[in-house]
Amino acid sequence: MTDLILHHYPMSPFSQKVRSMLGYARAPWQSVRHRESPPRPVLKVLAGGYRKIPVAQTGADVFCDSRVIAEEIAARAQRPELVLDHLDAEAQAWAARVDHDLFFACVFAAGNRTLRRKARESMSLPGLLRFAWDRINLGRTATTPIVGLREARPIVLAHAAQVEAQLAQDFLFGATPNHADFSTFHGLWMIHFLAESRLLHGFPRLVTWLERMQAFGDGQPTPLAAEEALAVARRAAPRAIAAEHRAEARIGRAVSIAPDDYAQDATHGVLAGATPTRWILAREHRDIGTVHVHFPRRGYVLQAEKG
Ligand SMILES: N[C@@H](CCC(=O)N[C@@H](CS)C(=O)NCC(=O)O)C(=O)O
Repeated sequence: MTDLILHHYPMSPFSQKVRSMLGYARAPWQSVRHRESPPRPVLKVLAGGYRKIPVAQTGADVFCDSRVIAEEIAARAQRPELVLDHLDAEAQAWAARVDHDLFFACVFAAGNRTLRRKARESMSLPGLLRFAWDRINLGRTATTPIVGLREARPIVLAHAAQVEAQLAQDFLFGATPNHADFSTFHGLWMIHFLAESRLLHGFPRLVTWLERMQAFGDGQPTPLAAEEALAVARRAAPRAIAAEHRAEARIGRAVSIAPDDYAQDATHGVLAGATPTRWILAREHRDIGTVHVHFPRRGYVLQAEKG
């Protein structure tokens, strides 16, 4: 089996969620590094309009969103606990809440001098300005409420107290980690490890858990040039889709799929598959031929194209 290719950038918390899963699964992977904000020309070719990070790829199959990527890692490494839909209702609701409602609070609470220094070191000045402008626009067009700077710290402290109370065992829902641990990890990783903030120091069980999660590492990445990822897609054909996943009424129709919360840029194509948890879109691009782009159903809007 070929390695999973992960398209990401180092300071991205959702990318860290996936890197930590790869570490936990001890999976080899190929690492394509992208800019902190668009334009990301190679991702545009592979995923169409979808502009969030991370994106993963095997051959001519492209996986958008950490939940779908987690399913791919779980299948390769036989780690079913990484699949969100395999968790019980309480753990699923927890993971959805931290990924969706607490992400921006963590990002804003992480903002300190150390984080700004690291951002300056990883981006050029024009890159930094482009990044700031991009994120302002992203906040303006979001359909979910984005917390303000002042609200972020109290929200994160209340969340930390909840995590502390939940940690009766080594991991949030038992003696071994599951998807919910990785969802909870990435936002707090930004505060504790990336910004090196003391904000969480008053929560000893939480800090020990953060160190336990960090000890999984990031797996075994091998750098890959972005152009090479396109060549991989060009040389491959998308995976076959099982007949039972080609039964949806809109299969074969032109549709668009977009996130429903922020950075709602749509990917256009033809609906090629529909599983209980994903949409699979077929796209053509002159540089790579046909690719299948996979999205979760939850949190994404599918619309028939007009005309
Ligand atoms: N639901 C997505 C969220 C991904 C997400 O919000 N990623 C952030 C980076 S951590 C992002 O794309 N920000 C805008 C950007 O980098 O262009 C997932 O689970 O992968």
